[in-house]
Amino acid sequence: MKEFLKLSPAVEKALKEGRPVVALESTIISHGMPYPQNLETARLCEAEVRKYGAEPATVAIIGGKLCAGLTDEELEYLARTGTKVTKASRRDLPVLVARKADGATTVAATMIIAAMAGIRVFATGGIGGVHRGAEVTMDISADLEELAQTPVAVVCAGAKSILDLGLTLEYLETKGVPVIGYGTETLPAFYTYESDFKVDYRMDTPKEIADAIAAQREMGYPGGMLITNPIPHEYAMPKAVIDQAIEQALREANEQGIKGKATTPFLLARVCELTGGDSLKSNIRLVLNNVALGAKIACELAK
Ligand code: PSU
Ligand code: MN
Repeated sequence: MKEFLKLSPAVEKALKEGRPVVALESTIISHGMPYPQNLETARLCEAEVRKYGAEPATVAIIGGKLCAGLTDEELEYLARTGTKVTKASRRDLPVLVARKADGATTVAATMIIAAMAGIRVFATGGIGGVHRGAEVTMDISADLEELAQTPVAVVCAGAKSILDLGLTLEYLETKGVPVIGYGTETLPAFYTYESDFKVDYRMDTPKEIADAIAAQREMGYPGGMLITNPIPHEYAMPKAVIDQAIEQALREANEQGIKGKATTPFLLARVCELTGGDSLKSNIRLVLNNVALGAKIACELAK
């Protein structure tokens, strides 16, 4: 395992010294946002983690190495290359490693690499879930299976309604993944701060969350945790506006026969275009908000 894994010197040092480290993903850079906002956001996320005295570990596959902690040149390469970089989830890792190729890691792949490195907290924007119409398409993100088996806590802004929120929660319940609401009883819906669905537990402090993560680790059974953090109210989108854009993007995806791993990037890009870039602004703010919470949790865990 060691020969595949490549930690940046800063990440390696922080882990050795037991200091807080927060993993960040790279599909959000290459497939989740357009250039140059993707690069700016990736840099801001790293800076945000450092503000709290934690070390950022952006994860990607570069030349077949599973990297935790990237150089600024590597961030820029992923941001500029965009969707031409392979979107790498669990199934892609063996092939990319064997081919010494590059990949931008999804939530699932980032969790795998974070766990290998010994990183326990990971912050991002949104996770994949059960897609609308999954009872026919069977489109269920590998992110959910990863949460069931890999010991990393993922901070996100809930699930966006390109997914079926109710079915996503049912799936997580079946798989035994605790869904925590940070300061909220209801599942945040990414661009909006609430939904009609309840989280399993509301927690109001990073310490409470860190204690739950520590308990899960000490018991030693597999699986992660999902921490959902509502978008700050001032950056949320009007529900009617975002719902309409999502409906239209879903219709177009259906008409154009978009399938498999292309679905989520297509929907994100269309929603961004249809809202005249407003959804991207919300997306950037909520990611930074999640990264700050991830850093606070990692700091509590390291105490
Ligand atoms: N949701 C977002 N932005 C993203 C993604 C999801 O708001 O960038 C990315 C994440 O990397 C996530 C992946 O792990 O999409 C899920 O893809 P799929 O639905 O194909 O599993
Ligand atoms: Mn899918």
